[in-house]
Amino acid sequence: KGLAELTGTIKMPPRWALGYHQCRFSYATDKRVREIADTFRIKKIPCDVIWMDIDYMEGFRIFTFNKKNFSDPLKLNTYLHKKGFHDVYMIDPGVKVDKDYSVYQSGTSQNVWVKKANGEEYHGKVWPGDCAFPDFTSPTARKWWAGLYKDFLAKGVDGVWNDMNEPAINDSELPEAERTGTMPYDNRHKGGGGLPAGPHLLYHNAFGRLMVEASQAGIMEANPDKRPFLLTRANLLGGQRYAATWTGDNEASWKHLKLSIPMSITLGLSGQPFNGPDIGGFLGNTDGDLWANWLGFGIFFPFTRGHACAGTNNKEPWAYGPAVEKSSRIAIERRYRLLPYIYTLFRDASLSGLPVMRPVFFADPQDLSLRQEEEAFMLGKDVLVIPAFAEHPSLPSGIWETLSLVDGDKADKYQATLKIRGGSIVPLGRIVQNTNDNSFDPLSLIVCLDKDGKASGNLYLDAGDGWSFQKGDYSLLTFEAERKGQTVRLELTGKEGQRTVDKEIKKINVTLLLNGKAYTASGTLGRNIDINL
Ligand code: NBV
Repeated sequence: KGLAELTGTIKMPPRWALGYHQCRFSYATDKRVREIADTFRIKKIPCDVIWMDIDYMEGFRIFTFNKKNFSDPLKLNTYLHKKGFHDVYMIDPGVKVDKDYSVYQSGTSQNVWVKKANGEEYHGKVWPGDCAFPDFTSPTARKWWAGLYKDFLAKGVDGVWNDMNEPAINDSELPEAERTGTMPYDNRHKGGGGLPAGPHLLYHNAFGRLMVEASQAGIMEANPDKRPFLLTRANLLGGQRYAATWTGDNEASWKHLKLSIPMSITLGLSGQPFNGPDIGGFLGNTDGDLWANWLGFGIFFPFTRGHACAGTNNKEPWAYGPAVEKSSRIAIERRYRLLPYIYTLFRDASLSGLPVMRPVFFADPQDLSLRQEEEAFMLGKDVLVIPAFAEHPSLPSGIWETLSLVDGDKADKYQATLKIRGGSIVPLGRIVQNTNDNSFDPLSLIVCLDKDGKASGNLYLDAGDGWSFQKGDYSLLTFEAERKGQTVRLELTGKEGQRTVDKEIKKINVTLLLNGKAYTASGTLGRNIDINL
């Protein structure tokens, strides 16, 4: 929390960004994108977002669309929107050196490019060949960059993916000893607006962070009434204000599957709660067992996206045969059931900076045996996630009841075990295929009493996008439960915000978990609900 006070917090993301994302380098034609989207809907595997990697561009020129394979992006994006999807498109920092290319022309006329030590324009090789790089330290360059987004987003683009922004440059032509994988350290950055001029060595680690500041500004200028969604590979402390981060090119291996947990926990502890890895592993082929194990817990990462490198096997949930497809559906459905809880955690993160995914020791800071645990993790303070592969995780003591979210999840060997903390009430939605659907009808409340027979929990809801919540259009509900004799009474004890939710939440199903048994009752919002033991 102290770190967040100093470096800031995330903006509340749009609800769709908390659903499942499907990506690949690349879904290379609009036809293939439609096929992927259709398959999710036909197979009834929930999904909110389809991603477009570099091949949608014309010759890898950023802010353009391939004339042959993505000839009508607005039509494609409208198609996706109609099916309940959102779309995210990649934008890299390198701008192709091409006198006939408008982005290169306007950048040149505004003198935005990073310079070599001798003052000439620096060129480095990336996908399109020779590229010039915006000098994001300069306010003029950032303003110019922000301005590029308007026309691009007008094609129905919902979210943006800034990659290669370390910046990563292909310097394999240099003798091995001279390669750094980035631009020369003595390249010149202009600075301005409070930042001093300086060499690349000074600004290297800030490049991605300054880029996403400019990107976010552009996205918000273009769509002021929407919440921005931006994903970045490079960022810096404080950069959580501008973009979510993913952990870059991992490999399809058990080693990287396991590493993804401490990496994400650590990003959360570093002030970046909205993060996650490439589920399934990016580099190399993935087999069904690795995929299903990874998805079985990866679906509970704050950012949850399957991705795959070019030249590797198909890595969609149905790519590994019927058994793994079934397990994948269960895993993704579990995420969608938990979304009301996860959305509430994001609201907390946007206010306090507390991570969404937390180390297990947050459950009991006194218990030093939890300090090194990096297989199991917490989602907020009330849900414990124990991946199927975890052999001897150190778990917090006290009351923890096992939580089933979807039929068949407990018996499925790939699903993480979920436990709910004694003393908590966790809100769940119904399974929806995407977050455009109202998942609060019915709302389920899972109650787990502490040793004194009490429990409490919150549910935050708002419009799911836009900024009306800042003017009071939200509802923060507090539920409390207490055992008296053989009855546990659930009460709505608090309501903050002006949003009326009676239409969204018509019915409430309560499940009390006690000593491994489940007791149920139902009712409506605002009325006490009694559960008889
Ligand atoms: O744009 C292609 C890839 C992307 O799929 C990946 O997620 C990034 O981390 N990108 C790196 C470029 C290099 C891939 C070898």
